[in-house]
Amino acid sequence: MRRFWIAAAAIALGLALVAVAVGAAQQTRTNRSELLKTERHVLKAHKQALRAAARRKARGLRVARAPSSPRDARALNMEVVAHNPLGDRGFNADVWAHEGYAYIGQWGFTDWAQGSKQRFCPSGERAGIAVVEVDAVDPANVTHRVSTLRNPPLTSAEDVVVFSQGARDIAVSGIQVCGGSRANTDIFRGIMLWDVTNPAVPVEIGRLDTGCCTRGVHELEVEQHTNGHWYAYATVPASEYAEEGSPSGYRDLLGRGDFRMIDITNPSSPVEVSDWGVIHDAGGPLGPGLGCDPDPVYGHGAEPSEDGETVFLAYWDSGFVALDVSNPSNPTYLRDSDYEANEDGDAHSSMYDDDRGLLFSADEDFCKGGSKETERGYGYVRVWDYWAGTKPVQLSTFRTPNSMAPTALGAGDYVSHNPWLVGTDVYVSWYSDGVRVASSANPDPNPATSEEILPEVAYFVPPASQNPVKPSQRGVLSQTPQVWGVVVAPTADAANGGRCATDQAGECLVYLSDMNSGLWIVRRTD
Ligand SMILES: [Ca+2]
Ligand SMILES: [Ca+2]
Ligand SMILES: [Ca+2]
Ligand SMILES: [Ca+2]
Repeated sequence: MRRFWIAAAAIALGLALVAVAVGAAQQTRTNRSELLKTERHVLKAHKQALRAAARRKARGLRVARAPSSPRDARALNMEVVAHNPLGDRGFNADVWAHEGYAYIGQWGFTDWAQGSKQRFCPSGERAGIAVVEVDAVDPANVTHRVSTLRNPPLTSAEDVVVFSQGARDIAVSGIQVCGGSRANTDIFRGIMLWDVTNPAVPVEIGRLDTGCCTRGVHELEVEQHTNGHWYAYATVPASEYAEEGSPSGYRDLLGRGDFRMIDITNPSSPVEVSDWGVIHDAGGPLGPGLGCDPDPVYGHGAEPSEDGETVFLAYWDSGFVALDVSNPSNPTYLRDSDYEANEDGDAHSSMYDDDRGLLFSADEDFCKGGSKETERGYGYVRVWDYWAGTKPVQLSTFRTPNSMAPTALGAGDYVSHNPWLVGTDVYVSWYSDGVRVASSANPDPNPATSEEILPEVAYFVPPASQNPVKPSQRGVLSQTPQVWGVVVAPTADAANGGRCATDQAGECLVYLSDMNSGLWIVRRTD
């Protein structure tokens, strides 16, 4: 465990850090040194599509669009309640729902291969977290945008959580550098908090700067700990990437790990109380680098247990790492999952079933091809018994047919992204495969019926849609569904204590965010 450095040390380092940051800013910035994994992936796919179009044009052929998914939505046991394109702003990221309002974040980056172009970083009126009111009685006719949570210029706000603290509603978002270099200390990165008790009039109330020279907070969840305090369980990916010229030797100038535990009990004054990383705290990676993207030091997401005392870190090829945070200022390693040698890994996110001690995990493996050494297909969902034996035991998996990368597969990313558990149903945002729902009512391994361990019980795939952002070179996403996030929330205010604890058809709505086409609200029909 690396404690947050004491104030005196931080102040002493201050001047040196500014000098280092300036020095780093003068270095050649590249997409490899600046961008996060998904950003590099979409940019590469975008350039391949542009090159293919240019080749066809040069040969006098019609510039064909990428083979696209069906234009109509497809669904099993789900129906559309409402769609809000959010003013065709594009670059939509994660979604949250709280007491009749949906909150939709936004992502973006700078393209350093094109002379540091900021064209993929939303700005001005298009930027920010969209707040949409959803009428509980007639959501189809009454979804309208009521406000925007504004993040600072040149930043993005991908992930957002809203929670009730007494009579107050608080929104928290992870802020990342978007329109410039991560070495530019003029650009804020960290977390921001707003009072959204009246969602139409959000008021910024607090910020925490996570410092140079990472991009900032990528993902977060919020939980009230048994000690009574509220914490953001946040991740700052690539903090422990080696970096020349940094006083710590790592991208984070203070040498902290990717996991950050932030006390937000007083939302006006958030405090980082501890951090944890595989290099500094586990003595090194918790597994080998695997597959197309071999990286065991990338801490991507953090999922707390309901009591806040345990956190599950999605740590790419190191697997899913459980930490004991019963003492929040001193996280201690409990155990971690391992991938098989022929798997790609890429642990991205998870959701914990407290009642059964099961972890539902998603791998964000964009590499569809296989090899002699590595299995074929995109990333998928796994269910782990976390406390059996000395190592978590993988009980079963859930894959969509497209994620197995059949040869006739069209354009798109058929990769699992974020899981959301409702009772025994696991909802998963799955990029071009929309939202998939699998039942884990019987997760026990049984080779004789392995196909039925996690049967798919519902899905919704929004229609393929073009990136609406102009000029057209911003069409960085292919014309396919691109579902980033999914949450399930009660239709009525505060019903079920604000959670959908079981699968109550008709009482819960499913909110999903499509990067291109905006917010979709659907409901189960079974
Ligand atoms: Ca989220
Ligand atoms: Ca990997
Ligand atoms: Ca491991
Ligand atoms: Ca793969």
